[in-house]
Amino acid sequence: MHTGTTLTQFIIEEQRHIAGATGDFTALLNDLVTAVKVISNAVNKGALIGVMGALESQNVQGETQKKLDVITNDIMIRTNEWAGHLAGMASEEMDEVYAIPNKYPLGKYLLVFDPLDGSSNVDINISVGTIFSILRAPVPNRAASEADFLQPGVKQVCAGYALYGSSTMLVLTTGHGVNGFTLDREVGEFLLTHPDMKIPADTKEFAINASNQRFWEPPVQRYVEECLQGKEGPRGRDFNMRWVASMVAEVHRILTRGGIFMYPRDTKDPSKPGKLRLMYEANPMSFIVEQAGGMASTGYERILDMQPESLHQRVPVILGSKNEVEVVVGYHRQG
Ligand code: P6P
Repeated sequence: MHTGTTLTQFIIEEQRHIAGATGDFTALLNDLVTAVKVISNAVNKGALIGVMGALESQNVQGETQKKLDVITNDIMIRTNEWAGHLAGMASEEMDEVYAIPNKYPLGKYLLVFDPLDGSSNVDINISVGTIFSILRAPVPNRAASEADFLQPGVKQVCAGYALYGSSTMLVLTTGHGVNGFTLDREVGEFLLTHPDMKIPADTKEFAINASNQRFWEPPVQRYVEECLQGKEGPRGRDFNMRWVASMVAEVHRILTRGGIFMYPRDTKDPSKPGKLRLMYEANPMSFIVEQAGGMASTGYERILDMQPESLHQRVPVILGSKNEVEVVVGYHRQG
């Protein structure tokens, strides 16, 4: 019986595209896949193993941490720190760069991640995910500093997400398109189920947290208002709206059927240029979206071109179906 293409086989075949590949990257990805399987198991067991609910602690974002935020962060660290592929790690859940313990060798990659994106949904059993980004260490085999991580998104070697939904999926790109894999729990392997994912250039579905409407900038106000006017309005067609409050679920829907996702700059907290974080949410998702034929912008510039200034920097995010994102970017240009 044909088992289908496993993620392991796919990664090894991908490695053949990479000149001078030594197998290091392949081994790193395999460790990441192991972490995702362990996280999937913890998320799916949920209340059965007492991992629901919040802690007293807050993360660097000032957000209350869920038990699973800390548990999944620890899983990512423990599964990836030992093998000698990394010069350091960074996470939404850790203020500083994570230094690889001295007992382990250092490597040539940097791993940045949000271990459980959308975790506010975990207690209500709505899909959550893990987002990860892999960069090259500027100086291989040397402990990485924060400055080593501050590379524009175009420098990413790989970006991906795991979606812990009705099925557990892993979607990733290494710069040669986007491919989706579904976890077969009986076999314990991810199998290729969504080869060469592409985002339709047009859409009638937008995603935004409409409760922030009064804080949006004028171009976003205009865009959403025109969507709401439907076929009687300037867009000449009706739109649908979705908001899951889990970026991984929103991006996966857009990869599957198109759409536009917006978490724009707003005046709710003028000190924050947006809610989403550049290094471990916006950049990896923008790499994936662009590789699938979509577009990702702050409204004013391409997200992947941004020079990061700090590890937990926030940015406005407008991404998805290319022609729709271009409408919003056009409104920003008009002011
Ligand atoms: P809000 C989850 O906390 C997250 O970082 C993204 O996954 C999601 O798109 C957004 O924030 C939800 O924000 O303000 O709607 O709760």
